Amino acid sequence: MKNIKKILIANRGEIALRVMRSAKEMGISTVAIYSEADRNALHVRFADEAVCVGGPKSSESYLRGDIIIDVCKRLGVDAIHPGYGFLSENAAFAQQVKEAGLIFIGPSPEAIELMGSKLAAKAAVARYNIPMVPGTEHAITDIEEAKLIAAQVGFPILIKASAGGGGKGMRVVEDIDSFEEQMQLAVSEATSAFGDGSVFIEKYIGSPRHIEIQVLGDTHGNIVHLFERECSIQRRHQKVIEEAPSAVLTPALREEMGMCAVNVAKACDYIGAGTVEFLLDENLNFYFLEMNTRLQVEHPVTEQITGLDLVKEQIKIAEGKPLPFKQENLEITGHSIELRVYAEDPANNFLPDIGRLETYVRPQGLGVRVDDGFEQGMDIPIYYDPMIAKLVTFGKNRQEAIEKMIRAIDEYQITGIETTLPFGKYVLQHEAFVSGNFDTKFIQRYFTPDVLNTTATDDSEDIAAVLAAILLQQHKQLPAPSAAALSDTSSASNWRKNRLK
Ligand code: MV4
Repeated sequence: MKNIKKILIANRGEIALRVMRSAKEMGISTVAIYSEADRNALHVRFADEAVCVGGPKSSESYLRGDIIIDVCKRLGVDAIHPGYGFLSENAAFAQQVKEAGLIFIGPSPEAIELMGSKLAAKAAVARYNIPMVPGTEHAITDIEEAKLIAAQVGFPILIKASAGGGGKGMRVVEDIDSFEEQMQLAVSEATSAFGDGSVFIEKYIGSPRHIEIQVLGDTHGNIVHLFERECSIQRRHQKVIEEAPSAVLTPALREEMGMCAVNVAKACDYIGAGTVEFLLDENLNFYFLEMNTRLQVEHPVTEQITGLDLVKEQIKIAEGKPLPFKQENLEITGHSIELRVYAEDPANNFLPDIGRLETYVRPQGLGVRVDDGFEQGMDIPIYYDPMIAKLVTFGKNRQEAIEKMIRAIDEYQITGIETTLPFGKYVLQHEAFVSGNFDTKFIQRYFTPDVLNTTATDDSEDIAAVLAAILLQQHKQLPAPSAAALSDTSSASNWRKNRLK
């Protein structure tokens, strides 16, 4: 047990601010670090103290664990909160923090390391009877043996890198003839990307949902889950919209997946806030994928439906306090949705669109939360993640959360850069999203930039854009645009409005 009086936040942007807010409410003083590109950033102004740790590149600043630990020693810091990204899942850093006599607000270096290896993670959870996708349990060394297993599992199969995760280092193989070639490519990719060429095979689940379960573990062996987040709306493994609870989980399935998540956490003696990822197939079978050993970007939707402050829980756990609730004390209230607002142009293949926030006015009102790190007039630096804000709504049910999100998107005023706001509105109004009948292929199925054609200047051109989208989709034999997209001529005109405002 140690009371934390001063925290250094080894991060930037919205998550640095979000962590500092909770620390302040707990009477804990805050130290920001920043790079030369972030001198004027909000997280620097918000902190009680701030130290420049190096150049604009992450490798010169936010990733400099040695400098960060020195700053802690110099300023009498008790604990480091790593946020997400940067050093948050770096086991060596967590170890160095510990060796310096500081508290790492997160799991043990051992748990980070174990879960960093997909194969080691699978082996560790195997004794808990956790459902896993059929495939190999070990790294493939013998290509003939691998072919046999692939044939048993049935094509298509997926080759995954053990050191990968979040979609990195994955390859779909359609048939046995291309197996050997794909396998060799996967191994060489994994070797150059991760310095570890270990790969394994899984049956390919064609159109899964991505459901993840939030867990919390304390230093006394108590572990609870905080229900699920549905994260299927992604593009190129980058989540865009998340919600809690999922529209498709029954109470029984929620309890079963929750218990599995708790067991995964037990398998690595997990301490702190973590997330267990599952795939859910169309028959509602679920499979353990991996565990993320950090606070995730989308944690606010869990906070909204549980009423808990996850950062405060992390800090209390790091102080050695027991969890103040048991599983049976936890329940879901209402529904929450998060839209990630990226500085990207959805009409132009989501290319990063950096520049100055000429206008930046946040939406407000009951059930609307904005976690961001920018103000009007600021430049979006090119060096970091292009996410500028997380727009989170909370309603008594899913429909109300959707209505609030659409209203909040309309109220948000951003000019100077293109953002994913109009894209978010398209998804929120889409019949497949509204009905809850969607999976990880949503964007692939329903989104083409043509549907978003915003260069039109009058309604006839809007209609032409929608028609062009229909023709294109028919041509590709994809499902037609939703009734909502058609009846609402505005899908295009509203985006234009959102742009020009
Ligand atoms: C899969 C899969 C299908 N079958 N594994 C992507 C992220 C990484 N955590 C695992 N991923 C997947 N693993 C099997 N056996 C499909 C994906 C996948 C995916 C998963 C979650 C969310 C979005 C996704 C998009 C494409 C592929």
